[in-house]
Amino acid sequence: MATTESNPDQPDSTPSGPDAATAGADFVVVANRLPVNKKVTADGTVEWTRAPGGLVTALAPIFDKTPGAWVGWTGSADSTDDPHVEGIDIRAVPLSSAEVEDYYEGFSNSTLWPLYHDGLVKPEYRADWWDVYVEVNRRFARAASEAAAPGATVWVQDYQLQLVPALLRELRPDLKIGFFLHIPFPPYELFSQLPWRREILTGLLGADLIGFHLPGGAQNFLTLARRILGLPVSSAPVGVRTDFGTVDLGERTVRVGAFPISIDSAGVAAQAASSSVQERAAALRAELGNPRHLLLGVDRLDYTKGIDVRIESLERIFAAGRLNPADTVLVQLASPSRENVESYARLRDTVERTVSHINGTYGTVGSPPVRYLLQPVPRDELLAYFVAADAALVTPWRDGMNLVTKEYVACRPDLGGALVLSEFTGAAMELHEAYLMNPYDADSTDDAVVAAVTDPPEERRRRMAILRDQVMNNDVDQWARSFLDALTGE
Ligand code: GDG
Repeated sequence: MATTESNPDQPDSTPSGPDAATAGADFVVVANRLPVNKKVTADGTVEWTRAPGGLVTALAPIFDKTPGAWVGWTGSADSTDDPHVEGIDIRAVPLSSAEVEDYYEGFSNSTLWPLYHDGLVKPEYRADWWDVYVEVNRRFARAASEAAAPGATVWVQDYQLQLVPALLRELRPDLKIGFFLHIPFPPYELFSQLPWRREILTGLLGADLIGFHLPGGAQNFLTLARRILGLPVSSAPVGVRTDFGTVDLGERTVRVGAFPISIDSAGVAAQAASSSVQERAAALRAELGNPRHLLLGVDRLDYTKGIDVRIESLERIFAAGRLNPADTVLVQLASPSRENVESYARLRDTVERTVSHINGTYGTVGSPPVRYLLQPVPRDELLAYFVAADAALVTPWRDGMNLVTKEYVACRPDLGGALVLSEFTGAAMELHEAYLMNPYDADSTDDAVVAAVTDPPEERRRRMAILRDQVMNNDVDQWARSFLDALTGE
């Protein structure tokens, strides 16, 4: 999309991308980020590829059938990039660096993210951030309205874009609009802190269908619509992919449901089974000194993920002599995230201090018990860690779903691993046979970690077999289809 840097709020309505000749797409995804990767070759040519994983994999079959468009930001501030990829009409929404600070790092990640995650960090409420959030949401809505064919289905994603449904409906009442929230949706007592609570609820109610991971999030939304906006809502419980709640707006009814997201289970399992990944897994164990117990954590470096919970637990376990530091290794892969947000910089300091404390206390010069990488690792390498680990430690203070959990399970057809899982993840609502723990309860956490690696093999295998049934039979394709079928009434 062509826009001028001096006036980025006035998008040129000239259509671009592979479907430019058509009158718009029948299916439009609106997300903060575009599903593209940029590569600059040695001769300076720019090449764009579809970013692997996540939503784009889930939606690929739909894009293959219907001409589809994707509205989003490239991830670079002040960029005039206009990416093109095979099979999707990419509509880039430009953001200036000041907007990235206020809309993305500010309102999205310093107000909404902590508020929606139990207030783990104190949310900051700033009217200047809110104003830019409104402005940027308006720009996304306008880009979506330009990309959509008459009567198209538009699927808006996540907390950065909660005003888009209503703004888009104003521009294009002919569209079917869905919204899905990827993070938890808080209860009345927490959400009510938000000075713009009415505006956010009204923004979401522009959709025909609002989806959450869990029935509890849907129920929280219904309570808020009733108590804050005074709207009539249905009182029957919401079920997973069935039994939707409703909000009655008079002129139309909004449905509210629970759609737990998943992964491309068969795809992940097949990639993990490849000989290169299997060989790399064996090599990794050898590089780590063939420890008796190999524990693994994989997360964006985020204070919601409970990286501190698992390291502090391991320290208590060593202190109590329940596991031997000489034959136990925890690999913590942390990918850098939101580094310009202060609470993330503070978290990094805390994690690094904790890692060096445990290594200083329980390690030897040649073998520290915690190996910490602050860098994203390639997908194949990540899967090799999943194949190699005796237990995955997924210990968030709060998490909407947690896909790492499901990826780990998909990688273990050998039934050889064990899953330690916080009760405060969405995944815990489905994966009851994990070693469940309460991150606020030190004993519960330590007991789960120790049991996961010391329980008899048959007990570990029994649990993993049940986890695998759940993950392999509920994949991301089913998630996307169930949401879109409910939205379009099929
Ligand atoms: C949000 C919600 C919800 C991580 N490190 C590396 C890497 N990853 C991949 C994982 C996984 C993804 O990133 C992380 O997904 P999560 O679901 O665990 O967490 P969030 O990023 O917080 O996602 C969450 C999700 O949205 C979907 O709705 O489940 O609750 O917070 O796929 O494997 N991938 C590679 N290298 C890494 O170093 N290649």
